[in-house]
Amino acid sequence: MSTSSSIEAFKRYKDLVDEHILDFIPEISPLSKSLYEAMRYALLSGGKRIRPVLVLASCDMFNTPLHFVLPNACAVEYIHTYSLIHDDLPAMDDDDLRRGKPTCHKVFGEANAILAGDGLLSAAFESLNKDMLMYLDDPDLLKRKVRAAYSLSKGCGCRGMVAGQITDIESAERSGSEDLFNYINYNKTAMLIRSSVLSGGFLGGMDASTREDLLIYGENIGMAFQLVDDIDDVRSGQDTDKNTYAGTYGLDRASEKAMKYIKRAKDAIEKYYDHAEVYRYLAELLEQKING
Ligand code: GRG
Repeated sequence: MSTSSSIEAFKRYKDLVDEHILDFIPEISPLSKSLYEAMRYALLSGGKRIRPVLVLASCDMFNTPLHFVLPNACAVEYIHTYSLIHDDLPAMDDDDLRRGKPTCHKVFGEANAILAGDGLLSAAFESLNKDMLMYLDDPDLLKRKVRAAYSLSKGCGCRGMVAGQITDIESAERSGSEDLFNYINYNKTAMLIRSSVLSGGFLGGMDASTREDLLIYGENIGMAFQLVDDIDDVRSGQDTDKNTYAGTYGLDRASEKAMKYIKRAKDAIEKYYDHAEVYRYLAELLEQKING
């Protein structure tokens, strides 16, 4: 069960992300200030900050200094935020609201929303590269940073989130097979979550066996995360036109499948106990959501 200390650990990291989320955005000329405004709007519109918190969990797991991890945590949130802005566009999901507020393109127009997404995606990697420059004289720390940045670029790109998104869009009209849903959910959602967990591990200098455990945790919690999101949609009657696992195979089967992923995720981190509070909290939160 989630303890008050695990809830507090999560909240402490979330608050830090909220406080520092704009710090790593490159300075934007006043002549392009509408770009900054649209990026800022999306970044400050109430996300749960799950992915950056998973990066910051490195501080508990490996005693990594916060200032070392924070730029990587914020970069993941920049990428997540860009993906939501683009996902909401008329050419994609065509949503008017996100987190109960008007979507970026509803407030700033379609062109500016596209550019805000582009700005956030490039800001993520500009800020990570700038941050790496600080470690040129320390090969061990630089290696950690390079591995974390590579993991993030792999998770968000054309063999990760973007690949999952295109397959999701293209399969919207067809009923999906189990394999197709697994592919979409893994790439669209789990890859970025996996990258967040692994980034934290790389920054903390994890060994090979811990890497295997964190990989299992990240992938399984990521798969469960998408299934739970779809279960929520079915239960609340939202997005009923979407082709999802829960919509196709029903709530019972989707819940059972999600529970299996959560168990695998929890088993993978069990031995880290007190150092894995944030990871455990997220797994338990998903369990609670499934159990209503
Ligand atoms: C546009 C390249 C591109 C990709 C879009 C993220 C995504 C891929 C689509 C959004 C639609 C969706 C339901 C994705 C699944 C992942 C998911 C559940 C996103 C929402 O994540 P939360 O709940 O969001 O962490 P908050 O609002 O808390 O930031």
